[in-house]
Amino acid sequence: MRIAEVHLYQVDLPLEGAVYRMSDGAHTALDSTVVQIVSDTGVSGWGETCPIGPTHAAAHALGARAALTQMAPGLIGREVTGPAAVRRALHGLLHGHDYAKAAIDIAVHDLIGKAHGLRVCDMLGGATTGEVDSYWSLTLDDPDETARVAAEKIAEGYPRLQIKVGGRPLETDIETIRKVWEATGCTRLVVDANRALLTRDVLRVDRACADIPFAFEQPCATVDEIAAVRAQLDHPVYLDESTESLGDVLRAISLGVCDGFGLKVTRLGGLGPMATVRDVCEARSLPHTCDDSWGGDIIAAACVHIAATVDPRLLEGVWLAEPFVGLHYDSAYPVRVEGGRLRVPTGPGLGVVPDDGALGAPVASF
Ligand code: 0XW
Ligand code: MG
Repeated sequence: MRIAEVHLYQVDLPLEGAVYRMSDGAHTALDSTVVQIVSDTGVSGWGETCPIGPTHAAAHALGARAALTQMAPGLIGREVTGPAAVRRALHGLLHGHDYAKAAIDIAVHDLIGKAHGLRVCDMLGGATTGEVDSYWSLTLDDPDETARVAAEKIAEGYPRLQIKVGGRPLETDIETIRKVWEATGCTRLVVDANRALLTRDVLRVDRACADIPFAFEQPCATVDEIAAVRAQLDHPVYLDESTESLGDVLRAISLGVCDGFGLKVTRLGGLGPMATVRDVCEARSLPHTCDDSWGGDIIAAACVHIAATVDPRLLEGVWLAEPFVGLHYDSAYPVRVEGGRLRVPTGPGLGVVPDDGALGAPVASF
């Protein structure tokens, strides 16, 4: 099977009236890029990448489309022997830009799965479960409102809550953490600063909330800053933004700087690299999420498939943009959070096929 065509689509994913506010920016709409790879046997594989704005990570929507436009012509005519071979070929077409390569990696997994009647989770090692936990991310808001939403989400069935902090007075962050804890009693709490806290502030939050069981997620900008305060903290620490590659994950583990990870499939370069990180985490008994920064049904399916292959003891859940987005690409088999849980898609490949016309016309075709 060879690659005959590559099509790129641009999709606007508006938030249904909501604002997703983090320490590094507020979002009311996201710009997603979908890749369709068509084989010479007429099978289509779908991939997606959707950075959350241009400042959250070293990734942005225009950059994704530019990188994919650079690489796509080099894929035409290439035999699809397996995802790792395609990934190596991509490194020969463009240095870096793993978040864009991830869309092709996801599409190649989908293509091979659809061509052979295999689910992506089975290609990635085999699902251990038919359903995985999601978690709710409480965006920056007034402390009472955050606590109200937190209680609502626990009542809906979400087993885990992420509280956003940073970029505002520290007293408001501390008040928010305490109010969420008092309103829910949830013992699976994560406090995510998205890199915003100074080491001094992390120590203050740690002390002020000593009685509340939570893990910090990416409290400071860099691994070095986190390493500087790590030994003084009572709360566990997870890394998110600081893990841009398998190498970063290995370094963090060897430094002993964290107790787990918030992982994003596209930041690591796709499902192949994510599966390697999953195995490394398993070897060191480190828990982690299987998320992405944003995206529609294709990213959602990719996250759920890899999550289903993680040792359940180590899976911290799958965050999806789905509850914030009104739009589904696949009206027959949409990926939906229900009662805080996600069912693993059952169809071949990702188990998702965009409806005809759902993505509009391609913005580029090769
Ligand atoms: C909750 N997320 C996975 C979604 C947004 O991209 C932010 C992110 C995180 O944990 O930082
Ligand atoms: Mg995070």
